[in-house]
Amino acid sequence: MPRNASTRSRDGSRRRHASVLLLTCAAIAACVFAFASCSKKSSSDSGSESKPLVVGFSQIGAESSWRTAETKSIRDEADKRGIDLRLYDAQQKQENQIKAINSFIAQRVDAIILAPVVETGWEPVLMQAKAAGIPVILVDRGVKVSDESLYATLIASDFVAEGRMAAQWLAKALNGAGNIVELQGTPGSAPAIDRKRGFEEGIAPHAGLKITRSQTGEFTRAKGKEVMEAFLKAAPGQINAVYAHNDDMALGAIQAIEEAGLKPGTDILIVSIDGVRAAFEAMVAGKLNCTVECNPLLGPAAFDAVEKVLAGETLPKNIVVQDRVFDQSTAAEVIDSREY
Ligand code: GYE
Repeated sequence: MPRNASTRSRDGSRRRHASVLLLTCAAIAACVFAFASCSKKSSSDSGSESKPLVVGFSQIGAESSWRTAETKSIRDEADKRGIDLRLYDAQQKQENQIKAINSFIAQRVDAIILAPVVETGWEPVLMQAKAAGIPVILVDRGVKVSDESLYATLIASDFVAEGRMAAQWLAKALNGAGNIVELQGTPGSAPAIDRKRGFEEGIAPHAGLKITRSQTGEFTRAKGKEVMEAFLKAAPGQINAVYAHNDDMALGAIQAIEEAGLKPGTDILIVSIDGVRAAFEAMVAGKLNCTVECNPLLGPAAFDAVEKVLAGETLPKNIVVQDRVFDQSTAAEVIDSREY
């Protein structure tokens, strides 16, 4: 049956609709593709292909299970965001961290994350990073610099407050009287300086509370044990409590107390800071009395800061991580929910 004018025009308009529909779909697909490529933040767009962000991380070392948890958090978050992370372990030495930062500058990384082992001595290298236009994000420990524009932000806990919280718990447990020995963290580091100050402020109202001995245990379990052994030898029967700037040193002190034939957590009370899993196990076992949490899972916040700074945002100078106090009365209840 020959096809008349109206059927031909209907076919013609059907073909036109089909091509309009096709063109529209193609246009939508192109928009979606364009949007996908520009929204991938964690990549630096260099014209045709998007390169992953390159971030240098100058880590202090692996002195404690807290530090290991922090390193893992930053590694995992970089992987999750497809960021090329150049991690450098400085083995506790500032000169190694400075070398690492200079190498990151030479590699023209997009940003630098720094966990500064000590507070001072950073101005020259931070000025070089600034001159190279590379933003620096500080994690967990602060620096003392005359020009705060040398770093974009500091993501950390309030160490003075942590020291005060430990003091308040111990003052109550000792009814305001007793001899305390102190295991300090790395000399010159922000947590050691501030946790000491906060604790001293916290016990000041209690005339009966005295710090009778104080020495660095370098934030390690082994050194914590060694120093506690020396304290026990030097002052047998005269120690009522231990204040340790981190859980690892406290766990070393527990070993020393047990080897001296005493009951940690009973004969000598022990308060520390970090909130690592081993500390909760020691509290459940009655050997540690209290730990003030200091959250090491700083990966997400650190890379949020990196991406915001690279997007031109100005960040608050301090991003303070909230901490809580845990003791034997709550340890068993929360131990399974602990992430580090
Ligand atoms: O408390 C300790 C680590 O800088 C807050 O360093 C960190 C401290 C932490 O060695 O376990």
